[in-house]
Amino acid sequence: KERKAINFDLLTSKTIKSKRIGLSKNDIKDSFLENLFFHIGRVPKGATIMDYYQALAYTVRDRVFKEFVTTVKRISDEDLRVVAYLSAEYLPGPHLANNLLSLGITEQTAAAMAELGIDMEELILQEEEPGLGNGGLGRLASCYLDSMATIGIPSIAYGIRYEFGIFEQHIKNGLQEEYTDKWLQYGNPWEVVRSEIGYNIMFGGSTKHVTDSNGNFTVNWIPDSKLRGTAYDTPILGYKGYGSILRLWRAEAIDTFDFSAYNKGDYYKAVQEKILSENITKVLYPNDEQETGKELRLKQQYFFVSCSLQDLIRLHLLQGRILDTLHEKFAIQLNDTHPAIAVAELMRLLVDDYQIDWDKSWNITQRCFGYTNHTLLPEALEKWSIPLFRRVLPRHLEIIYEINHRFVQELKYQHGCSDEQLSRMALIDHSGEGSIRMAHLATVGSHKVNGVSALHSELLKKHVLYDFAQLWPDKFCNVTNGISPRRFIALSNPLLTGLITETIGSGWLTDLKELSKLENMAEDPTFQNKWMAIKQTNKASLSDHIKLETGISVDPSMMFDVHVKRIHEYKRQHLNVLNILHLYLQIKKGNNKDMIPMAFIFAGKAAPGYFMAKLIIKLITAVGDLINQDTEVNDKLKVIFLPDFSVKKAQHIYPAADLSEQISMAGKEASGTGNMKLSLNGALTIGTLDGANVEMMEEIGMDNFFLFGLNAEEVQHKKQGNYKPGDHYVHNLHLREVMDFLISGALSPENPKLFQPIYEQLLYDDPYMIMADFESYLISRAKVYEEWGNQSNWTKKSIINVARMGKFSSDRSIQDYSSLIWKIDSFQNRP
Ligand code: F58
Repeated sequence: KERKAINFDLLTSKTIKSKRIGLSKNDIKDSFLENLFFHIGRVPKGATIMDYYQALAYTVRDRVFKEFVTTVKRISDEDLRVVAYLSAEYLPGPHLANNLLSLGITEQTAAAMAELGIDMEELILQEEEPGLGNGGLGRLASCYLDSMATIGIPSIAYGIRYEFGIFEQHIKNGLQEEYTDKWLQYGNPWEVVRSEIGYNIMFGGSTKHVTDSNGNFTVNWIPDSKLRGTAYDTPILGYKGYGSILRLWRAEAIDTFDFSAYNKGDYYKAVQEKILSENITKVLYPNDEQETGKELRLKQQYFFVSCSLQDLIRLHLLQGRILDTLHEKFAIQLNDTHPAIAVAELMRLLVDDYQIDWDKSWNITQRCFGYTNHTLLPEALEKWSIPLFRRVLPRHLEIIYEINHRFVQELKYQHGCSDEQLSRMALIDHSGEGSIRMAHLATVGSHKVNGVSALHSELLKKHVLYDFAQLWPDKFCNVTNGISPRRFIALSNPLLTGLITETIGSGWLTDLKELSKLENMAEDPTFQNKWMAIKQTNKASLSDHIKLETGISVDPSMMFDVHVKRIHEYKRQHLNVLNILHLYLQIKKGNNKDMIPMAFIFAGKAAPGYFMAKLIIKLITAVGDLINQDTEVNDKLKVIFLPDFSVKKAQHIYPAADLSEQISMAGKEASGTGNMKLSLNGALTIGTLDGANVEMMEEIGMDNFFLFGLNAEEVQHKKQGNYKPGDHYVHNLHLREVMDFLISGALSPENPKLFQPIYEQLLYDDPYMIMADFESYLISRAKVYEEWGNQSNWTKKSIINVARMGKFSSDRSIQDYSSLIWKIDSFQNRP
C-alpha cells in the first residue's frame, strides 16, 4: 500500500522545535526533565547520577538526530554520491562532550544542569567509551568520521558492535592483567537499534554449480549455518556541521530458539544456536600488529562486510537505481585489509545473487573500492589459510581463485611477467597449506591504494607492493593521516583553545592552517606567559590524576616526558627506559648537578599474548618502583605507568606533555597520530625519521624538533650488512652500564633473571636497532635539556609547534581522500 510521505518541514515546526531540538538553556532543561521522567522513568529523588547522565544523553541525541536526518534528506533529495567507510575498528571516545561541542551548546547545557543543582562535568565522567578498536587505526577511523561530518562529505561508516571491546588493563605487581570491558553494562543511550535493518549471513557448507535448460550457469551456495546481522546506529555530528552515521552490526541467531530440540527435551541444544551466533560479535581481538588467523576473526570480518554491502545495495535500489551504477553512487573505502573480503563478497552478490556477468561485476567492484594500507610489518599482513577459508567461505574461495586466475593470465599475456613475478604477485601463496594474501586481493580489487604518510606510501611501493606499483603506478597514492582538532584540542584542552581563539578567532577549528597566525605571537612575552601558565595548569591537573590512579606524587614543575601508545617492540618504549636507567645511574654517581627534574609518563596496552611487550610494561613499572621510592633520586626523576590507556585518558594526558616521545625504529611506524596530538597540544617532539614524523619535522622545522637515530634507508642497509648490536655494548660505556644494570637483579630482587630476555635480545639480535640508536638518542636528549633551560625559548618553540600543525588536521586528510580517491564534493563546495 502506497504510504503518504510525512511533510519533512514538520520536523522544524515550532512545537517540535522547542520541545525536542531547541538549543536554549530552558529548552535543554525542559527536555532533560522530560527524558528523566518519561524516558528513564525516574523522579528526581530516586534518580542516580547514571540516570541523570542518560537523561542528558537522550536530550543531546535528539538534537544530533535532527542534524542527521536533515543531512540524509539532502543526500537523498540531491541524489549525492556517498562514502561507505568499512572498518573493523572504531574508537570514538565519549560522545556527550563532543556532541555538546559540535552543537555549540556546552555553556547553556552546563547552565541548565546547574539550575537543577547538577554538575555537568560529573555527568560527562559517567560515560563509558566504546573501546571498539586497538589503537591508531580505530581512532583514525573515528577522526575521519568526525571530519566527514564536519566538512559535509556524505558518508556512512560500517563496523562491528563488539559486546566486549578492548580489555580493561589493570596493573598488579607491575604486570598487566586483562579484564573484560563492559561498555554496555548500563546500556548505550547513543545508539538506536534498527531491528528491521538486518541481513542473513551464511557460513560453511558447499557450492553447487548448475546449468539450467536455457544454458544459464549459476552457482548455489548451500551453507551449513546462517545468522542475522542487525544494525545499531549511532548518529555522528560534525563540528557545527552535518550528520553522519556509524552503523555497527550485531550477530544474532535467525531463530532464537530451536523448538524441535526443546520439544525433544534438549534445552541446551535449543539455545545453542543462539549462543554460537552471538559469539561472532562478542569480542574484539586485542592484537595491534599481529594477525592470528583465527576462524572467528575471519567470520567477524565476513559478517560485517556482507551486512554492509547488502545494506549499500538495499540503499542503492531504494533510490530506484540499478546495480550497474553502484560505483557511481558509492565510494567504498577499506580501512586496511580487515574488510578486504568485501572484494569477493561484492562479486558474489553481483554475479550470484543479481546475475550480472563477471566482467561487468568486476568493473563495478574495482571502481567501488579504495584500499588504505596501515602497516609494513610482515607479521601484520593478513593471510588466510586455504583450508580454513574453504571451511568458512567456500564460495568466496572459488571467486578468489577466479579473480586470481584472470589476474595471472593478464600478467602473463598482457604484461609478459615472469613466473617469479607471477608467484610474488598472485593472490594465492602456494607455500605450505596455501594461503590467501589479503593485501593483494585488496590491491587488485581496488582502483586506488594509499599509504598513510609520505614515507610509508613510498616504502609500500618500494617493498610490500613493489610489483603492483610497477604495474599500475597510477593506482598508488598517499594520504597522510590527520587528527580531529575538535577532539584533540577543543575538547581536551579548553584552556589552550580559549587562548588561541581569543588571539586568532575561532576559524582554526575548521581550518587548522589558520593556526599559523599564532606564529606572530611566538616571541611575545605576555603571550608566552599565558601559554606557560596553561601548560602548568594542565600538568597540575594530570598530576592530581596520577596521584589518584597510582598514589604517586609528581611535581608539576618537572618536565613531563610522555610516551603513550600501544606497547610494542618497534615503538621502542624500552629505549626510553634505557635512558631513564642511565639518568638514574648518573644521579647515583653524583653526576646530577644540573640535571633537569623529569617525570616520565607511560601508558598503553600490550596484546595479551605478546610476551616481550608485557615484559616491557613490567620493566617500566620496576624502574618506577626503584626510582619513585628512592629519596636520593625522586626529586629529580619520576616514572609513571598510567593504566588502561583510552581516548578519555589520552585527552587528559596530551595537554600536559612537554616532550613527546616518537622513537620507533625508522621504517616501522606507518604514520603515527599520537605524534600529531601531542604536538598540537604544544609538546616538542623527540623522534626518529619514521612515519609522519618526517612530515611533521618538515613543517615544524629542524630547530623545533629533536631528531635522532638511523633513517629507514640506514636501517635497511645495516640489516643487510652484518649488524652486531654487541659492538655498541662494547664501545659505549653508558650503554654498557645500563645493560649490566638491567640484569644485575636490582630491578627485580625476587627474580634476578626477569629481564634477561630483553637483555639477550638487545645484545644478540636487536631487531629494532635500539643499541644502534642509543647514543644518538642521548645526544638528542642533551639538546632537550639545554633548550628546557631557557623557558622562554622553549615556549616559543612550543607555540611554533602548534602554529605549524595545520597540515595534520583530519579535515585535510578527508579533503585528500575526497579529491584523490573518492571524487566526492563536500556540501561546503556545493551550491
Ligand atoms: C596503525 N595501525 C599504525 N593497526 O601502526 C600507525 O602507524 C598508524 O598511524 C595508524 O594505524 C593509523 O593509520 C594499527 O593501529 C591495528 O591496530 C590493527 C588492528 C587489527 C589487527 C592488525 C593491526
